[in-house]
Amino acid sequence: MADLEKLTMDEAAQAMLKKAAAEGIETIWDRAEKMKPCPIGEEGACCRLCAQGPCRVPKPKKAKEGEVQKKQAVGLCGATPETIVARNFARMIAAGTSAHNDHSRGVALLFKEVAHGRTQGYAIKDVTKLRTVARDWDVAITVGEGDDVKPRPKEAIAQELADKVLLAFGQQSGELPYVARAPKKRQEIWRKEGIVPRGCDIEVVELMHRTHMGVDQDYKNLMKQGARCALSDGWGGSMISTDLQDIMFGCPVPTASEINLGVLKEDHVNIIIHGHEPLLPEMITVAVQEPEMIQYAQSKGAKGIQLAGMCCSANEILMRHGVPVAGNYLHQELAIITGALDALVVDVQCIFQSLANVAKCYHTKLITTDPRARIEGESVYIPYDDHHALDVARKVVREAIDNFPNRRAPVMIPAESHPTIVGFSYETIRYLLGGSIRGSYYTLNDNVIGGRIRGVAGVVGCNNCRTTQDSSHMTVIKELLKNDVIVLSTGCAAMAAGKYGLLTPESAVKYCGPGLAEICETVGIPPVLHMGACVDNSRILMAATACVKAGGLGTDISDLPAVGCAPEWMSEKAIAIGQYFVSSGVYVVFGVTFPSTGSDILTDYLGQGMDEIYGGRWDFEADPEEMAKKLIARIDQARKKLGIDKARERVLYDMAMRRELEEAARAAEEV
Ligand code: MSK
Repeated sequence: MADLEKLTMDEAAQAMLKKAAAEGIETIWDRAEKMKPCPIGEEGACCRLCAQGPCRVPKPKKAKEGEVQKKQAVGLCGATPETIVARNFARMIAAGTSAHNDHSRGVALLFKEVAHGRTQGYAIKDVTKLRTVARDWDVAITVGEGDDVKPRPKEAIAQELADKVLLAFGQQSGELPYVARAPKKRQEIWRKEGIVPRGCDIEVVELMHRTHMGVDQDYKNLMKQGARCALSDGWGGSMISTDLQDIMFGCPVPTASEINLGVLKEDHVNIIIHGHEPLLPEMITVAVQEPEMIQYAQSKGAKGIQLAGMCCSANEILMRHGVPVAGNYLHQELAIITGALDALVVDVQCIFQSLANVAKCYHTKLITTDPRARIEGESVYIPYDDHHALDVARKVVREAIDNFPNRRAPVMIPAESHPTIVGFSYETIRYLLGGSIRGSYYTLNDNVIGGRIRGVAGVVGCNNCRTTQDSSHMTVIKELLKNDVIVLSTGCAAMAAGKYGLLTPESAVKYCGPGLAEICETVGIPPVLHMGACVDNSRILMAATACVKAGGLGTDISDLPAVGCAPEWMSEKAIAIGQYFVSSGVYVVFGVTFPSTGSDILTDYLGQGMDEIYGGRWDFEADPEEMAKKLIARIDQARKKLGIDKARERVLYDMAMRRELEEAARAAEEV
């Protein structure tokens, strides 16, 4: 048991690991025990870019007294450690950005088909958001002139919007339209540095070219393109997919649900959706509720159908439909080990190849659905098709139902599951803080200025089997809450918060300092706001921008007492996300390990160097308590610069004072 507690703090996961051991099933933790990370690769100091290597350039050990100090090795081509580490780091940014932007392209292509009425099952659900987004793309939302002005039909707006959005992927010059959403001062920094992203694809391609053998060999120049590429994700692909998904599937609003393996039901057909594409899951959510489908499940001896999710496909249908979540990244094998999972339906990203083997040990069908992500040994491939999405969804659900009678292993579903309130989109937070009429982030700023809320922290990212599952997330989050720092969360970090009860309004009294607890109680919100999937980190960028525009907290994102961290990150997407937050002016700390430690020169540049340019910086801290301290220290530093560091009585702002602050913010915007 002691060892299990080192692997995961989640009791449901511990129970499943015991079952796995008893049944002879290998999991990621077993493989992690056998395979230690390569120390040189871990710190980014291995170059595999040509066939003359790999060249390893670790830092030489410090010579003992009397010994001659060994010289720092360089690559065969003469590449210095800082160039090698920077190229590896940049390639992580490119890969992460490509994952988000390629996802986004798929969403945009579906959006075009929906706009033309050529799909099955989809619709334009959020017309208000369609009109808001259309303005940012210079798409008219009215027709006629003078007294004859009428709202333009939503289909016409969507069709034009779809064409403009799709062009942004292949755009070769100019600026991505969402750049204009950022505070003016931020845009100027990007322009001055020459890193405004031109299109969603070009920045990835150029970064891959520049990291090819013998091209860009100046780490600072490489990191500039790294910033430009990452911005094409945060203020490009990710933002586009979040917006279009909201328009088609509905903008999230507070929704109740449950999280952890206990959401599975022994007497139901259990289906888990796993990955990052909400397109098919949207239709599966419809299919499992159809009376004929429920009757079909009953005809096979089940009481009904239990749909659940995992990773970010889960976050998408959780936020919009309250579909429960069976767990975060490290739960994927464990869900099969329950013996109760009839189908694991996967799309793209964060999916273990081992699922095929684990599924074979049970009766679970591993259903792949995306031509970009096949798995050798998959049970069945049912490709998604946006013109017949509901039919495809029905086929997937029938596969699961047909598999229900085949259960053979002893079923053991852990009891753990926790209620959660999710669905805090940028728009919902604005509404909750200011109401529908005068909706604004000002109330949040007001409480930050008054000191009830010390600051804002984004806690995002994955699980990593090299650290105790969820433990760093929980330590950092609890420490922040205790210090009156409100937490915005996405991805597997948000799921972790849900598993231990931090996504309920009631948890505020237990975990928050008095100021934050009072705010949460008054507004009726949890102290950790679940804002969605990995692509929804763009919602955090929008929230930060809204704080700047509401006034009173400076004129740029870098002025805000706001920070970010990924205590248990593991994926390249996390590096892309970190880079776009740093380039947007945020202090970002990563835990577990950091892929630049092979070069002190590059690590210093990612920290101090980027801070001097962008007012945001990278940092690495493996100890979660220390990480929380660093985050709070940066928040306090920002408060000091803003002159709001002294504890003071809350000032009740009247309309005139509020108007004055808003005008000051607007004036700063216009400069
Ligand atoms: S799913 S990228 S493990 S957050 Fe988005 Fe979780 Fe990280 Fe995948």
